[in-house]
This record gives sequence, structure tokens and C-alpha cells, in this order.
Amino acid sequence: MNYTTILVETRGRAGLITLNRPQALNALNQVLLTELTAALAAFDADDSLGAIVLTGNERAFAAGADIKTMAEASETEIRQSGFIELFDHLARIQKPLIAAVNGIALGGGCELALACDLILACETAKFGLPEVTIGVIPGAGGTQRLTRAIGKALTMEMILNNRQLSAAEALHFGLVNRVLPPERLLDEALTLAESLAARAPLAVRAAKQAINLAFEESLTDGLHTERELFYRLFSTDDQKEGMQAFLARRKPDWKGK
Ligand code: CO8
Repeated sequence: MNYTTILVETRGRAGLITLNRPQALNALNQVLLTELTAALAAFDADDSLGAIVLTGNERAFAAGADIKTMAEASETEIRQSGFIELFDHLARIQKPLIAAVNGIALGGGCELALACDLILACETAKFGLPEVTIGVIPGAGGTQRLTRAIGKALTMEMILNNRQLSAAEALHFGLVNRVLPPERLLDEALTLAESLAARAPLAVRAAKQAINLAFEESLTDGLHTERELFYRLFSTDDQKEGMQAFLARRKPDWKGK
């Protein structure tokens, strides 16, 4: 597929997607989100890859949904556009998704990072949900995922009053995993992806699924699902290989089966 708004490549066992509308600070429009979901699905289906890195350009990870294309939309038009529903595809990606956030992550851009599993931030990164300053609210998970990530008090301040977080603050409040200087951000994200790709793939997938369920299910249901996923891994070749390799003091050879 020929993409016009993203760059897609593989680096070792990592799939790398770069949002590429720098002139609009990577504002998310229908084309970009459609291309992004297609590229993510293709990487997810590629057994040679173990993790996916999503990044932006120097100034912006993404400055939010494209205001120019939304400004005149009616309620019916925005409902029927299927725009926000494209975000639902992200939740279906089974491989670990790493956001490497360089610069601005605002509105839908912040929500995009929040929909990833791990977030590495450049020292200059800035996280915010400024939607109320243009008459709307976050519509792609911001009110829900941010609250779960950093709690109610700070989320209220960020969404109701456009408080934006620096990278250091985002690390302090547990929104991101690491903060890095600009020249190390992508390398570190790719190294992390490579490290994840070296783990038992079915186990990584099951672990990601179980952790994400902690946001959806009651503790009782979540514990049940976790146990079920644990049991199921005992019917995989990789569980036998992993434990035999441990006992034989050798490196496991994962088959993803
Ligand atoms: N949409 C469209 N174009 C944008 C956006 C955007 N969100 N952000 C920046 N741009 C464009 C500007 O219009 C400008 O283009 P042009 O030169 O053609 O006018 C170019 O990018 C550069 O931007 P600025 O000149 O404004 O650069 P500054 O350095 O002066 O300012 C800011 C940078 C502070 C980031 C500023 O651009 C800004 O405030 N942008 C808007 C941020 C925002 O409000 N984001 C939230 C949008 S609403 C949203 O995300 C709702 C999500 C709901 C669901 C999402 C599903 C995907």
C-alpha cells in the first residue's frame, strides 16, 4: 500500500510508523488515521515482527485531530464520518505498541499516545488535552484513559483547564515510561521493541491482553481471565521450550506456537 501521510518501515524485528504531516504538526485527519490503522494491522499480522513503534517528527508527535476538517462539521456529519471509530482499531493490535513522543502530543495526539502500551518521551515533549479551548472535549479516550493513567485530580485540571505536562512532569505522574534526549529517543524505542520481540510472543500478547483488561473488568473477572490465559499458555510449544531452556541453561528458541 502506498501511504501519503505516514512513513512505514521495519528495523530488525520492530515495525516503525512515522506520522508524516509535519506542515500540520501531524494533525490527525481521516486519511492519516485510515493509513495508520492499515499499517498497524499489517505489522500485527507479520510474524517476523515482535513490537511496533509509533513516532512523529521533531516538533510534533501529533497536535490533535485536524481542526480544519472538523470546524464546519455538523453533529450528523461528525457521527457518520467514522473518524473516532478508527481509534478502536488500535485497541485490537495484539503486539506491544510503543509511542516515541517527540514534541507536542495534544488532543487526539495525546489520546493516540495513551492508546499505546508504553510511552517514551523526548525531553521536549508536551502532553495536553486542550479540547475545551475550542469548544469540545476529548473524544478518543482522553477522559477515560488519562484518568486511569494518572488519576482524577490531575486529569480534571488537564481537561477542564488545559494544564499541559512537560516530559519530566509526565514521568513524575506515571504517564510515560522514560524521558530521553532527542537524539536518543528513537534508538531507545527501537531497542525496547527489539527486547520485547525477543520474549515469548504468545506470552507477551497474553500479558498485554490481561493488563489491558484491568481497565475493563472487575478484579474478580480480571483475575479469572488472567488465570485462564495462564492455563492456555500450557498448551503452547513456547511454554515447553521456555521452561526446558531454563532448566537446560540455554537460550529459548521461540516458535510463536
Ligand atoms: N489541526 C489542524 N491543523 C493544525 C493543528 C490541528 N489540530 N495543529 C496545528 N495545525 C497547523 C496550523 O494550522 C498551522 O498550519 P498553517 O501554517 O497552514 O496555518 C501549522 O499546523 C503550524 O501550527 P501553528 O502555526 O499553530 O504553530 P504554533 O507553533 O504557533 O502552535 C500549537 C503550535 C500550540 C500546537 C498550535 O498549533 C495549536 O494549538 N494547535 C491545536 C492544538 C489543539 O487544540 N488540539 C486539539 C484538537 S481537537 C482534538 O484533538 C479532538 C480529538 C477528538 C477525537 C480525535 C480522533 C482522532
